[in-house]
Amino acid sequence: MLIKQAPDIRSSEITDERLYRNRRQFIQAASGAAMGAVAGATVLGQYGGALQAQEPIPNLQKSPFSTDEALNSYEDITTYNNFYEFGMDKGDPARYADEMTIAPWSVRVEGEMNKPAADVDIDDILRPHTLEERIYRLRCVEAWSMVVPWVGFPLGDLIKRFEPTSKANFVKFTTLYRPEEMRGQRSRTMEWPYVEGLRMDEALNPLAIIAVGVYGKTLLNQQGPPLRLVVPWKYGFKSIKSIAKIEFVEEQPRNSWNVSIPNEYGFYSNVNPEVDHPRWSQARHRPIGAFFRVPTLMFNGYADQVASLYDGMDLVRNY
Ligand SMILES: Nc1nc2c(c(=O)[nH]1)N[C@H]1C(S)=C(S)[C@@H](COP(=O)(O)O)O[C@H]1N2
Ligand SMILES: [Mo]
Repeated sequence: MLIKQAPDIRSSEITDERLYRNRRQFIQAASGAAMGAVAGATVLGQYGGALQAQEPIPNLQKSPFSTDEALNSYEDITTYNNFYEFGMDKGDPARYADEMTIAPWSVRVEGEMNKPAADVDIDDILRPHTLEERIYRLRCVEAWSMVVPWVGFPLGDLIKRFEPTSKANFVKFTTLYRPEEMRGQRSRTMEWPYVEGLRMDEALNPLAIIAVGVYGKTLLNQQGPPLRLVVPWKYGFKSIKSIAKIEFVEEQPRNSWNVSIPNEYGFYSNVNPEVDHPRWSQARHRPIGAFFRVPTLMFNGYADQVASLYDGMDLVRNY
């Protein structure tokens, strides 16, 4: 996978002290093994299974959109996952996701756009974009959260390249469908493939990113490589993994969790402490690794940047 490098700046110059120390620790933890190839092995060795090679992503830009909250460890981020294509247990993705092959990879892009529909190779998807580090808190609808140093680029920059037309009111994303490699897809726990969607103005908001890495390395398979969405003001299930198709559509698309359990999971799924899930409160949540629960913030703390997208909408009905 082609990873475009930002201009050559030493990472200590563009990364704050705390983060830099954190990265040093991570690199030290991974050293001994061939750097870059098997950085996750120390963490994942306990699960067995061959790891896909990971590439280091050098000279990342630091994003002004990042939170300065303490990061979750690499171990938390890569061993406590939701990726139902590999099973329902939080440890299943780390156990079984290496059964998915991610190279070659192309993304089908089609729908209401001026550019012709095409299967775009992952390298051509990435080539024009400069990758940066974006630290976001991922807030799962199950009332836990993690702070993750993503590596990615704005989703809007990718969308604009295909010149969506005025009929493109929504963007629909579809995950890879390959039951031979994704054992969870062999049972009907959900409707496969996993689908998600955003309204066009949400998708173009600069907070929404395509992530290709974490902690300065390309994603491990359990994290949804080679590219996944991260939408930090929405519950985690909107951040669809291992995207195989992007469509520009006129009507609001179906989205998997809403199709499975419509009274519990809506299309918008904005983080909202005032709208409870039918089976639990969303007012507080447990940061993974912390002992106490903490208050959940409206739009996960991004109200200033995104609240205006929902002006005049009833957020209880549009949950
Ligand atoms: N294709 C796909 N994408 C998915 C999921 C999934 O099951 N399948 N789970 C979602 C949920 S519920 C969450 S909380 C996040 C978890 O991302 P993480 O494992 O990187 O923390 O991925 C989301 N993306
Ligand atoms: Mo989630």
